[in-house]
Amino acid sequence: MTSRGRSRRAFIATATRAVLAASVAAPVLSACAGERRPPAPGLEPELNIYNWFDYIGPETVAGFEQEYGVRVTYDTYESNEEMLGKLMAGATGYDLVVPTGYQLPLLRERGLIARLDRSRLTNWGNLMPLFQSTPADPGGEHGVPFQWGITGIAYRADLLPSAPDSWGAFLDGFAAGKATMLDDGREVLGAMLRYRGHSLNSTDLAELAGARQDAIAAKAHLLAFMTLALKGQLASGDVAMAQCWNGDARQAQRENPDIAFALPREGSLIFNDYMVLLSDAPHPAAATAFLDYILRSDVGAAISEETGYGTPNRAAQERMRDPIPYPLPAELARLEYQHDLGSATELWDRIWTEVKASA
Ligand code: SPD
Repeated sequence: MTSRGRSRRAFIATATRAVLAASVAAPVLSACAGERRPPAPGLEPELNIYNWFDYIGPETVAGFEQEYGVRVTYDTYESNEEMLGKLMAGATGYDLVVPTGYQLPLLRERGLIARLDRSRLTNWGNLMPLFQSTPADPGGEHGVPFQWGITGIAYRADLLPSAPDSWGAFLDGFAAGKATMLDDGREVLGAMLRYRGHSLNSTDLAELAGARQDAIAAKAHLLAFMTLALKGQLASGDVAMAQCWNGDARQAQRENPDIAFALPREGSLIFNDYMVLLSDAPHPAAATAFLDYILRSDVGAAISEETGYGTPNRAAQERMRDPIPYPLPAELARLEYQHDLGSATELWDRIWTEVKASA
């Protein structure tokens, strides 16, 4: 596996495991040291994946390379916008990317993603029925459900006087100077909209003006808008309270058990991320084989065990030691999926730029 943008810690861990795994997986290598076996019939010899940071099992990629004889280049990103920007610029060379559900309609409309060849996804039936057809991807035609999660507040229970249970904590200066919010306009403005009792998909001018004002007020108390670095900073105690995704909070808890996670009382965001095949994928057969591979119960379980996110894969969930159950209806009532903002996207982008530029 090669990597251009992956977080250093995850990359070193995976690379080390890959080297160890390769040393015991002699049968897949030819007699000539270092030479990979030829790709499985019909597959291209290479595959290029672009995924979120820290969002894969420790042996997922190396295992695929060994089993299928395909060399994988694996790069990572920190936000949907970063990934979308690259796709819009064109000719990325990537085969597979992992957008959040709200981006699927846009990617479909722009012809950027291909329809899946379900006859080659032999493990599709492992998915929970609720994930086989979703509002973001009716009929499950364009994406393999990958992980689901929620946004909440991760905090250091040993450093704060009480548990933050409201998005208002970021406005009140609770943990001032040691608080962070995600470097993601949809997340920050979405949280502020929920704080005021609105939808996190609002396109109402007055509601968005309020969210803008609150986000600017919150920024005055923040250490930074931060995404990738926040787990390490929570573990070290440089950050005591952070807007955070639940899986990333779980990962951080492994480094420091004093980290806790709360769902704000005003409610929050629930997301499904999908692995999709790009229309201009240079290696569609190898990409489809990878999609079927991650649908396997053992592979799916290993991914969720590592990431701390929910698996959409029922067979994988049954194998897990400590799976995250999908929210019950009463819990779902406090959670909201993001939607494509359509023509209001520009307005949201402008407001977020103003928040970031504010003193
Ligand atoms: N560490 C990777 C986290 C992936 C989160 N994706 C969904 C973001 C929803 N805004």
